[in-house]
Amino acid sequence: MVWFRRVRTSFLAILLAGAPALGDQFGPAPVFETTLRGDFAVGQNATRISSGSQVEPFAISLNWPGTVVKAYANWSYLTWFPGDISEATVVIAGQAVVGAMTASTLYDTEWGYDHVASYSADVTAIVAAAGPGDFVIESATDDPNTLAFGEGFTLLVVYDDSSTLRHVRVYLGGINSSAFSLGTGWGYMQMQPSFQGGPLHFFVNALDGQDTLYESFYVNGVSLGGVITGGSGDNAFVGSEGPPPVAAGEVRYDRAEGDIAAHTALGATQVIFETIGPFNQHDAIGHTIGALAYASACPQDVTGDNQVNLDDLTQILSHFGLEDTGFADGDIDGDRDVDISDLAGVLSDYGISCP
Ligand SMILES: [Ca+2]
Ligand SMILES: [Ca+2]
Ligand SMILES: [Ca+2]
Ligand SMILES: [Ca+2]
Repeated sequence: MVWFRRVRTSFLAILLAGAPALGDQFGPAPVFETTLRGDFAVGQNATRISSGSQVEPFAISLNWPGTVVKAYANWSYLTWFPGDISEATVVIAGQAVVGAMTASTLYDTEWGYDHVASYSADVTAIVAAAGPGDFVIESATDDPNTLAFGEGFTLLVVYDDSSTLRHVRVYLGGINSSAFSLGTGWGYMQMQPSFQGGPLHFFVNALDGQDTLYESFYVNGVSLGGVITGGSGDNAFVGSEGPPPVAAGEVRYDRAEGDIAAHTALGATQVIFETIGPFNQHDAIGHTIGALAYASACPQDVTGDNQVNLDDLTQILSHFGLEDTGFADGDIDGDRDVDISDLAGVLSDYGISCP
């Protein structure tokens, strides 16, 4: 469906519990974590007008199966005025949203500004009400008040579709690669419980990609450009997302997204990533939102403390009889109610410790 422009007069003031400290940091702790029978999905578009080709309003296509559990918006600017209310305010599906500044790096991606400022908002209510489809975005491109350059806009949804039981984690922050400045080091995504095999759904956005400049993207020390990015090994981010470029070398938006299980050790407690470019003809790239989803190895541990014990029993008993619910409430067998079959599941594994 197309969600038509419908600006409301009241702003949604957004506070992000657990948002990372501002600065040159990505993760490592998730801003949101859950265990559910589902996964996450991402929609994106570029926001650069100058040296890009975006126009407003623009649409982001975001689709998912099942029920919305959580949704975030994240958008970024190259700016001299990080935190400016004009940059922090955007319009999503007709509703004005004020984001919290979730990153302000000490360098930009080499366009003459001194910060990448990134803003995030919990948009669960907006996304759930609108349903899957196109979300119209306004007031998110190059900022007329601060003269900041827009970089990109991400919508991320965590959904429950009664499928595989997974740990889903969402991370915010800001890191840059640059051959001309100190850069900001690696990005980290903490995993607790640890990775115990199965597909590992990885996502991170990428700001400021151009097809005419070069860089490699490393995950856990392995170059995965062209494997989980839209570019190639030595040009991982080519501006794959956004309107078609009018001229060669225009800045657009990118992502790295795919299964990184083959590049992650069993028992790993974090994923590490960074973009690194050659000094000559390098492309400076930023990352401001990411997510992981991986199978739960302890399907009777409702509370996530890696033990099947009294806390899980208590959780089930306190929700006993609940209908149309999920794993976190105690629906272990995935039939969307909490009843005797879930209780039997916990009792069968009672007392075990998980990996
Ligand atoms: Ca660039
Ligand atoms: Ca590039
Ligand atoms: Ca437990
Ligand atoms: Ca059940």
